[in-house]
Amino acid sequence: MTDIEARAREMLNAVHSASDMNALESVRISVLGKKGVLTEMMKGLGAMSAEERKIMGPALNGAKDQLTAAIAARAQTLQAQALNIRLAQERIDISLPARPEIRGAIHPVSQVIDEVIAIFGDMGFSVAEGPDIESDFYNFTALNIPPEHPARQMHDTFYFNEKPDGERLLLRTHTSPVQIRSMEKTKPPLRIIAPGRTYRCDSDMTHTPMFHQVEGLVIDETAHMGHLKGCLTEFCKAFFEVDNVRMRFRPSHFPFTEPSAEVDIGCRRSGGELRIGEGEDWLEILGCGMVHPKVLQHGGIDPDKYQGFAFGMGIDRLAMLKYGIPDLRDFFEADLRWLRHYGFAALDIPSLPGGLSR
Ligand code: 2NM
Repeated sequence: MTDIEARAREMLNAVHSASDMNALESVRISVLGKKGVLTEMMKGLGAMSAEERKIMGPALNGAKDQLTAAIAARAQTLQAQALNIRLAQERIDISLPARPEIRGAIHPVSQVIDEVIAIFGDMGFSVAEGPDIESDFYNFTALNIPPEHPARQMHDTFYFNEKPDGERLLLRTHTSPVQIRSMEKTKPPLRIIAPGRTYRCDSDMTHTPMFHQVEGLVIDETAHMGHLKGCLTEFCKAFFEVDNVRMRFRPSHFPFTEPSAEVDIGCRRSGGELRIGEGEDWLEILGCGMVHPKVLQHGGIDPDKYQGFAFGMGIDRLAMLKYGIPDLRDFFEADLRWLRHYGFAALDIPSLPGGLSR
């Protein structure tokens, strides 16, 4: 055996007995590093005679290839071993009961969404969903907000960069695009709510750039403003868990409904406390109206045969009102202490017979 072969075998033994990645890296440096054994031997080639070099050159290159491959193989083995050890150590028994000291909690926004779904579900509504990233058509044009309409400025829209075809997508500023998509997909009668995230470029005490809305839509041949009022009155009684609420429908304007109204509920503000269902004050909680014929048309529905009503409200605001949470911005801080204080038990699923909130 040549000297090179003997020394290469020694180095291979060192590679094979490296017991972790750190040890293997030390071996690699001692063999192939700038001052490594093999590197030094290769530097010696320059001083050799041409005859010697012809034999030693290929032998050293062969040793180098062999060692490089051995180091890579050893690294793979060690990494697989380390992963197996971690998988064994970090194994959890998912059949164990929950540990009460680290119990998770339901976020008030999720709780309110579940409550709203329970209430409208009981009235025969189903839940519809759509994408957060929308086209200009579904977010604006289909809702009777044409390109130069002032409502487009009021919406503080987040736009994406232009696509190659020139189209600019956006983050939906309300959940109404979901209603248009539902009209396109489903033949009337239609009875849906669309809860979800919405986005406007606005941030202060009472606005966050991402917030939650729930909108509702009913379409059939006879739906009228009386049905709208009855439906929303029932909702408010159920949601605020009071037998009677005073409500006031004020004439208003939205491009997508005609006529339109804003709805206030009676309340009392005293000593920093807000009580709903009593008192002489008013609190605005939602907007609504009869769906504009042009909007029905954009959704592929014949406005001469069908009519409907729609409404929309802010979920985060509903949560603040119902659960006495003072600052909207804390909703999205992901602070566990806040969540522990305002969160809900995971198994108390809101239902009308079981109670909405406890
Ligand atoms: C509101 C107020 C009034 C609304 C209208 C529609 C659609 F798509 F059916 F036309 N969806 N939601 C609507 C109507 C929303 O939010 C304050």
